[in-house]
Amino acid sequence: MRLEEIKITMLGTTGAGKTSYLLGMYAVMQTGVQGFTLAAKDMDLDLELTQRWEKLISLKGEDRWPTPNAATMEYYGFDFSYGFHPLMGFEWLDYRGLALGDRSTEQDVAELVQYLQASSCLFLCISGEHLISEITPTTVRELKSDRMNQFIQQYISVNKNPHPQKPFPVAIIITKYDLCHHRDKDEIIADVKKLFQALFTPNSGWLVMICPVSLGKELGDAPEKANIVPVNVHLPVVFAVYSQLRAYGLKLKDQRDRQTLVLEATKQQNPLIQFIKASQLREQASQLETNQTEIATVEENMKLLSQELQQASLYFNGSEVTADV
Ligand SMILES: Nc1nc2c(ncn2[C@@H]2O[C@H](COP(=O)(O)OP(=O)(O)OP(=O)(O)O)[C@@H](O)[C@H]2O)c(=O)[nH]1
Ligand SMILES: [Mg+2]
Repeated sequence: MRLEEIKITMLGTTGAGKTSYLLGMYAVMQTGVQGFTLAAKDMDLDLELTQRWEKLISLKGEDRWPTPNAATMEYYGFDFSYGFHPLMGFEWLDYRGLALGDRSTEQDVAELVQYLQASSCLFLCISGEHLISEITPTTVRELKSDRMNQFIQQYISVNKNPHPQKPFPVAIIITKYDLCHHRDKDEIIADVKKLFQALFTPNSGWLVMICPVSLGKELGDAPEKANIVPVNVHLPVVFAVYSQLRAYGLKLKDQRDRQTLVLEATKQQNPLIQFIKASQLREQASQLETNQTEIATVEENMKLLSQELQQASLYFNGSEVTADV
């Protein structure tokens, strides 16, 4: 089984921690979770990401961090595998945070909108440094959440609307969670829901994950000497793959139901017609069997991934749900 290659857009203001997050995610997913691993499609990219990560963990203080992105759009190609069998490829866009601001050019915006429309998953990064206390209108300005909402609106207006049968996955990643972990988690979630209200409306078809991540619990208290120990960084990718599997599984089940109906209808016909259609019948039965096997594989993979997702908060059509198969 190999799922269709997808595009993921990652948005967040400058300094939100997007690139740092990407490096941490790659380091963790190279080793893997539950047998699932990630590898850069390109060996040079693998080397580059690994070197940047080495720098982040071996240095202390300001020098360890990546420099703010210079190019507006940076792309990374990855393969997500299970037991080294590629399951799904994706292209990841790290969109320069500065380009979300007032200084964005028309071309920056047009390119982003185009990429967004081709994307199957969205990662919205908001930094915990702006969630230290209850949100105010200033928070919205700092996080550029309204700008992100505008882009989601753009996606909706041109692309087909997500709906309950065809949900669109969005991961809201609270980066630098070490800076706000003193706050009650439910309060933070309530604030996040206020910032992105449209994603939590009933019957809207959004499948949303709210996920706190950090590159180290100690970073908040002692940034100069803290060790880098990533927390939760694998979850957004697991969520992206889980939601593609979920959609693919639904498609297969729909096909299975139609195949079953056709097969049943053929079996209802009189014996002579059945005799004439014998080879067709066999063909239909074998298709159904192949389909069943594939559904079982999808479900097995989903089960493993959903175990990981129990640690995050998931919402579908505005209500909290648990990741299931
Ligand atoms: N406390 C804490 N700080 C972090 C963490 N991750 C990143 N930072 C800080 O956030 C700064 C910005 O991180 P980047 O990854 O460069 O931010 P970015 O979103 O890629 O910014 P642009 O490239 O300008 O869009 C870093 O220089 C670190 O100081 C984290 O997990 N915890
Ligand atoms: Mg960056």
